Amino acid sequence: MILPKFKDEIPIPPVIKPRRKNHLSTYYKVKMTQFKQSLHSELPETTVWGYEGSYPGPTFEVESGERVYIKWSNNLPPTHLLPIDHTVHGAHKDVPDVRTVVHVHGASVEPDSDGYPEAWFTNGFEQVGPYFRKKVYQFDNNMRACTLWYHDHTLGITRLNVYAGLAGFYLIRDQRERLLNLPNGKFEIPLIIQDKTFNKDGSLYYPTQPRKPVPELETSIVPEFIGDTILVNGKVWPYLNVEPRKYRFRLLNGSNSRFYNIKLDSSQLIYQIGTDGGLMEYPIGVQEIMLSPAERADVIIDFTNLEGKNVIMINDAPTPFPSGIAVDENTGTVMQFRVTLPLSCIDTSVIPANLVPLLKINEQIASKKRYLYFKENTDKFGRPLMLLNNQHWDDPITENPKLGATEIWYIINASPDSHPIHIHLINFQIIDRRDFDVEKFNKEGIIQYTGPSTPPELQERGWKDTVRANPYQVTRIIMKFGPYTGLYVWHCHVLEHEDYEMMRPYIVIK
Ligand SMILES: [Cu+2]
Repeated sequence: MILPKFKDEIPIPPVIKPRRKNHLSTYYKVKMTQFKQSLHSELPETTVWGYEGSYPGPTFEVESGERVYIKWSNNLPPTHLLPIDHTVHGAHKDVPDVRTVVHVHGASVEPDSDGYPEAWFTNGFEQVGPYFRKKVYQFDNNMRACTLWYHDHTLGITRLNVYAGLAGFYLIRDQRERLLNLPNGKFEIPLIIQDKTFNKDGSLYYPTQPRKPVPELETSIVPEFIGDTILVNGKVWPYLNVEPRKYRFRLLNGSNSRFYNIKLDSSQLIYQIGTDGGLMEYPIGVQEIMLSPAERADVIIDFTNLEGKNVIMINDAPTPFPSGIAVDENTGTVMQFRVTLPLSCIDTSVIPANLVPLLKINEQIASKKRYLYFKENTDKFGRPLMLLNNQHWDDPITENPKLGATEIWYIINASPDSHPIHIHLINFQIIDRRDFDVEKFNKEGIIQYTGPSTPPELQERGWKDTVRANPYQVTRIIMKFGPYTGLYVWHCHVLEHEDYEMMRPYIVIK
């Protein structure tokens, strides 16, 4: 079913109001519920899950250094909206179907508030997972201004909970950012891009079987979810009326599996000002921005002198990336900007020549190098199984950085697809990527480089928490572990991979 494009105006998620706020801390309460929402005017209402009755969830706006407490509570019905594969780790029949736990992606946070996948809880906290520690999470937000997002992270069903609607923005602001005079207020808009497929009755479609079905199973996990419809902020192919001036957009790929290579059909430049972890050293003008699942780009688009024009945001990334199915006229279209509003006041905002200083982490101070590889395996049903370092979720912990230690991780991708690798707690910098002899690696376990080291792309030169590990390349990242100790996770952010064992616990030790 193909819905007409640019029929509905884009909704902007509301900013969540705290229950209490004083000079010491701010307290929020967030309920997860099931409700109906119109995702397109020609589609019957869709039953979704959301935070505070909203899909996407309301946006948090917090100040750097502000202590925030959040009580996440599950008020969802006992039956899941989407098909659960009970053969997947942590989603067996011995646990309730509807479980949730919330992770603020990119946050520097104590382990008990990070949303560990086995710290899940059910409606009213009636049942909790083995790692559940507290009902009220604490965030110290000791981070520079940045674009984070919160979403579900429950072991074995993250893909279903996020697809059902459990995701929203979490913005950290600071004084330095305010002094830059970037477009703000109604000229600063978060955009979460997701793909979905709908049934005729408006309900969400999620496959029960991969293309090559598993006859033994009623429901089997799929290798990737590929939707035929693109939504931004929970609306199908929406439009946004804009004034002829500069706007700041926080782009987020909130899709399960789909990568986006974002362009404007006007061929005008997009000015990128920030990466996952905050502002860049200086803005870059680019024709395209690649976003794998969970990656963010903070950008400015200038509609000055475009009165009366329409600008379409397009996508040309194949899925799975980079050698999968090409986009069509539907999946190649994201949203439309209509420069129809009169200029309400003179645009005094700027694209500054310099943003914030970026200290490069010195490779020489790294005390440890870790070699972490992945390649395609198959499980007993013949399904693709992507493991990190050939280890399952339940295998003993192997990544145990010391508090304060700087490490270089060599992410060795011997598979034909790109995988967005996300590490909780810390921000890292990308050092380089390099081709290697895959056959030799598979046979002998030795890395032999076959090409030169290539630096990160311009758009990746800043603080990152998610990195594209490209096929047949070694991607090197560098980071310092802290300021907390304890249990965290690192994983692929293709949610179908994460749910099926492409995730590992790691521990920061004293
Ligand atoms: Cu993956």
